[in-house]
Amino acid sequence: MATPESVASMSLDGEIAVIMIDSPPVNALSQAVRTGIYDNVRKAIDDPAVKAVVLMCAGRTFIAGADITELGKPRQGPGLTETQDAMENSPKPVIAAIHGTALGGGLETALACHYRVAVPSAKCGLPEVKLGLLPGAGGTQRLPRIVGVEKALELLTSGEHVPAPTCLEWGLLDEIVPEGQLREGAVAFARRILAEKRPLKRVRDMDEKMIAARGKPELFESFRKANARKFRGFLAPEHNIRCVEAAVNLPFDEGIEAERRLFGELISGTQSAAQRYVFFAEREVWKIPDVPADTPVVPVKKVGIIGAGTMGGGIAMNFANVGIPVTLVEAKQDALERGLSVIRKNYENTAKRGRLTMEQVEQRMGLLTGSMALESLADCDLVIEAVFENMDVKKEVFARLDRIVKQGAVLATNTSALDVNEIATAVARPDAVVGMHYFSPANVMRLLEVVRGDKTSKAAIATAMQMGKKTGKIAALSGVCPGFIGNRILAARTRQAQAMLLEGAMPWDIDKVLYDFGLPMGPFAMSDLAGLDIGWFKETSKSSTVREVLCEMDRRGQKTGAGYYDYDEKRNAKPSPVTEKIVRDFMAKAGNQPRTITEQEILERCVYAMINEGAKILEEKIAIRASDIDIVWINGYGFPVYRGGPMFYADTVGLKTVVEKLREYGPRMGADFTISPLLERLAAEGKRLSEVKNG
Ligand code: T1G
Repeated sequence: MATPESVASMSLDGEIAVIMIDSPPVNALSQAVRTGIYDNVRKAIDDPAVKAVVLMCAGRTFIAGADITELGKPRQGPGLTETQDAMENSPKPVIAAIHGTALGGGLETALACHYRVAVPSAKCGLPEVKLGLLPGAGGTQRLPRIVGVEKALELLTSGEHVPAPTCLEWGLLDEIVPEGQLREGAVAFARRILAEKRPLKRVRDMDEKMIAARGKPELFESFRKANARKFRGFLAPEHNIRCVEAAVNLPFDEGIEAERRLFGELISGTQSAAQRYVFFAEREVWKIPDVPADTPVVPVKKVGIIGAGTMGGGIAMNFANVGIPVTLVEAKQDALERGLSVIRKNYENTAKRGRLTMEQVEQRMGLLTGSMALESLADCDLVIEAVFENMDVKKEVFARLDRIVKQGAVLATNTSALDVNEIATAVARPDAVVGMHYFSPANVMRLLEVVRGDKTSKAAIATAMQMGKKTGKIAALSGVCPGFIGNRILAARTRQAQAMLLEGAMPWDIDKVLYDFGLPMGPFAMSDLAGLDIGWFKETSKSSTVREVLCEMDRRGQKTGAGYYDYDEKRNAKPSPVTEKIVRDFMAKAGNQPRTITEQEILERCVYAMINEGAKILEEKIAIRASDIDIVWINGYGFPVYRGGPMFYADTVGLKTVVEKLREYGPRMGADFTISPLLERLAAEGKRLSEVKNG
C-alpha cells in the first residue's frame, strides 16, 4: 500500500525546493499522493532556507487526475482542496512543472500554483466530462479566469487535451522549457521570478475575463444550442456549463460551492458510474487470458486487402493512415479504380475540413497499390478479405490465398457473421485464419471485432489485436457464433422489433423509443440508412415480410427516397402511409388484433432481449467479459456511453426486474425465446452481470 513518503519526496536545489511525485502508472491523486504533496508543501513553506517550490512528477506524466479507482468511495486523508489552498496561499512562489499530460485534478493542482511551466510535448486538459463528471477541485472556476468563457466551455465539455504551445498562447502556461530539461528549466524559472520579485498571482483573483462575460447569458445559450445534439442525454456537459456560469456571476468561493454541489450530483449518479466503468472496460478489453501481452506477433510491413468496395476501401485507409503499405485487389479494373478514387475523395474531404494536409493525402495515397491479381499479395504479412458475404465465395478466395501468400502471414476475413471455422477449412493453415470484423464506415467506426476460430493461433489473434490498436480501433475478441457478439445481439433486438410490427406498433413508434433511450437511431431508421436490400434478392423474394414487400416496391431505404419511411430531398424522414398499410395488412394476415404497445414494453422487449442474448454469449464463452460486450455495443452501435452498455445497464435496472419482465412477456418474446440460465442465476444470487468474466 503506497504511503505519502513512498510517493512524494523533496530535495533542494539551493534555495529552490523540488517536490517529486512518483506514483506509477500516471501519478494519479490517490490519498497517498495528495497527502505527500500537502506534507511537502507545508514543509517547504516552513523552511526558511526555501525561497520557491517546484512541483513535478517522475515517470511518464505529470498528475493525470484524481485516482479514478477512489472516486465515489469515502475520501481518506486531505482532499485536493486543502492541498490546493496550501499552495495557493503560500507566501513563496509555487511552480508546477509539467510533462506528459496534466489532466483533471492534475491540471487543477497546477492551476492552484502561482506559475506553470512545461516541456513542448506536454498537454493539459480537464477530461472529467468523459467520466460523466466535472472538475471538482476548482477547475471550472479557475480555467475560465485564464482562458475566458468560450474556450473554457469548449475544453470542459470536450475534455480535450491541449498541446503545450497552445496552452502557452492561452496563458495556461507561463513558459515552455526545453524538452528533457524540465527540472533545470523549472528551477531556472523559479530563480528568475524571485530575482524579478514578480508578484504571487493567484488564478482565483484574476477576474477581468469574468467581469467581461457578466450579463451575457447569450454566450451560454448559444453554446448550449450549438451542442444540443452532441450533448443529448448526457448530464455532465450541462453541469459543466452551469459551473462556468457560476464562475462568471458569483464570487470565487460561491462559485466553488456551486461546483461542489454540481459535482456531488454527478458523482452519485448512474451516468458517471457507467462512464467510469467504460473507462476501465476500454482497458480491460485488450487483455486475453490465454494470449498474454508478450505473445509474439507477426510483424506487419505490408497488408493486402481483397475487395475495394465500401468495406475494403475503408479498411485499406486504416492502414495507410498509419504508414503501412496496402495492396488493394479487385477483380475488375473499373471497380478497382472506383475504389481508389473513393479513398482519394475521402482523404480530400478530410483535408477540406483541415484535418489533413494535401501532402498527407498524397503520402497516404502513395501507400496504396491497386492490383487485379491475387498473386500481388504473395509477400503480404496480413491479408484481409472483404469480398461478397457468401460462404462459397469466401472459401474460394481463401483456397487461392493459401496457394499464393507466404507462410507465416495472417489470413483474415472481414465477414460480419459467417462461420470463421468453416472458412478456415478452405486452407491448409487454419491456425493463420482469424476474423477481423470492421464496422462500416471502416475508416471511421472505432470498433473491430476480432474473431478466433477453433484453430486460430495465438500469434494470429495477437497480431489482429495489435493491428487494431495500431490503427486506432478498439478491438474486442469474439468466439465463433452467428453474428459474433455485436450482430448476434442486434439480431435479438431485431426479432422483437419485427414482432411488435405485427402486434400493433409502427416502425416510427419503435424507433422513437430507442432514439429517446439514447441510441443514434432506431432499428428501422438504421435499416433505411444501410439499405433494406442487404441480403435481399429479387429472384427469391416472396413478399413474406414487410421488408421484402418494401424492397419489391423498390422502397429500399434512404438511397431510393423511401423505405420504412418516406424521405424528402434533404433525406428528412417521415412516417409513411404506404408502410403503415403494409404493416396493417401483415397484421391482418397474421390474424392479430392491433393492440397499443406502451413505450415501456417496446423498450423492455428490445433492450432486455439484448441483455438476455449477451448473457448467453457469456455462458457460451463467446465473449471473455461482460464489459467486452458493452465495449462492442457502445463503439459499434452507439449504445449511450452514459448507460455503460447493455450489460451495465442491466445492473442499473436490476437483474431481478429484467428476469421478471422477460417471464411476464413470456410467449410474446417469441416461441423459441428462452431466458439465459446465467441471467436467472445472477438475478437469484443478487450478483451483477457486468462483472462476469470468463477465464
Ligand atoms: N486513475 C486511476 N488509474 C488511471 C488513471 C486515473 N486517473 N488514468 C490512467 N490510469 C491507469 C489506467 O487504468 C491504466 O491502468 C494505466 O493507468 C495506463 O493508462 C478531482 C474528479 C493519462 C492519457 O480522466 O486519459 O481528476 O490498465 O492505458 O494510453 O476534478 O490514462 O495499466 O492497469 O490509459 O498512455 C481525470 C484518465 C480523473 C485521465 C494515459 N483524469 N486517464 O493514457 O495509458 S477525474 C482522467 C487517461 C478527476 C478531479 C476529477 C489516460 C492517460 P492499467 P492508459 P495511456
